Amino acid sequence: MKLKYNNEVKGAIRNQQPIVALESTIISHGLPYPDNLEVAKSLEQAVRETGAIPATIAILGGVVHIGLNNEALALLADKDSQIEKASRRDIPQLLASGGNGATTVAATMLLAQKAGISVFATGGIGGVHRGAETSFDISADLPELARTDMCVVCAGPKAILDIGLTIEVLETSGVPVIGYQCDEVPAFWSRNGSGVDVPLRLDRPGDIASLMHQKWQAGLEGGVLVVNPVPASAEIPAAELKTAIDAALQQAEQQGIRGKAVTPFLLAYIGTHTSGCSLAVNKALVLNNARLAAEIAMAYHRQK
Ligand code: PSU
Ligand code: MN
Repeated sequence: MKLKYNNEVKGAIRNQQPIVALESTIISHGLPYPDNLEVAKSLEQAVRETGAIPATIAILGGVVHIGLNNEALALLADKDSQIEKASRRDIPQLLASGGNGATTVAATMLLAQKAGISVFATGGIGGVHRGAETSFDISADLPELARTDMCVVCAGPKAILDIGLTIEVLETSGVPVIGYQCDEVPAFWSRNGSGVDVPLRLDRPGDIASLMHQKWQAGLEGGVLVVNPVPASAEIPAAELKTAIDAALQQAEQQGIRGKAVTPFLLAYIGTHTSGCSLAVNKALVLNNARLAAEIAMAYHRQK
């Protein structure tokens, strides 16, 4: 598979600088225009200011892009563009048809690994949906974490999911889940409320980098998941979100939303039914994750 690097990422590889991968589904399918474009640019800026180089990943015209210019970011953000949500399953047909795809956590992980990147920042990972015992709806992000060597920094599984079952599946797959300076798995928009203890707490980026080195040097393939609580100043307490989440799940059921449309539907519904509150939180948490991912990438790089 051909990978097309932008100049900034090419320079980072040449100069052996730490790189942080960023996904594009959050731009095309996770946030509304024009906030999505603003967030995409500020995430990249946050990575640079922390001392690493950002590589936003997408498939454009059937070519995998590692690092995007402003024109490409604008195309991904435009709601009139034809951009597919691309997970692992969707990559072959996008390459074959010359299509445009915004990559999910799963797809971004695997493409970033091919590009030699070890750290990736996102908002929230996909996971086990509530009612998965009948719908079988489990995000492809989880099996990807099981197989692809990548440190993924997120604010927890999205609160629309069954967070406890998501952590169980990660345990089955042998994925270390690290609470960064926290004892409870954060619930995306909220710092607490999941009721699930983190399997391991680490408080310093350097300690996370050491774990990554040990895991992969030991030949233990697969991801490392860091859960980083949204800053307290930005969070929405879980109790305040419950009504919007319950209503979103009920609407999705009534309207027969299925497959890859489920997550974008739920996020959009909650966005419009919390008077934009959830959007502000979403922005704050991804920025927070981009900064931590850059710190981890720098520490990992120093320990090489
Ligand atoms: N978290 C967000 N916004 C998003 C997503 C996650 O705050 O848009 C996206 C990610 O790209 C994630 C995907 O990989 O949703 C999961 O979708 P699914 O549940 O269909 O696997
Ligand atoms: Mn799904």
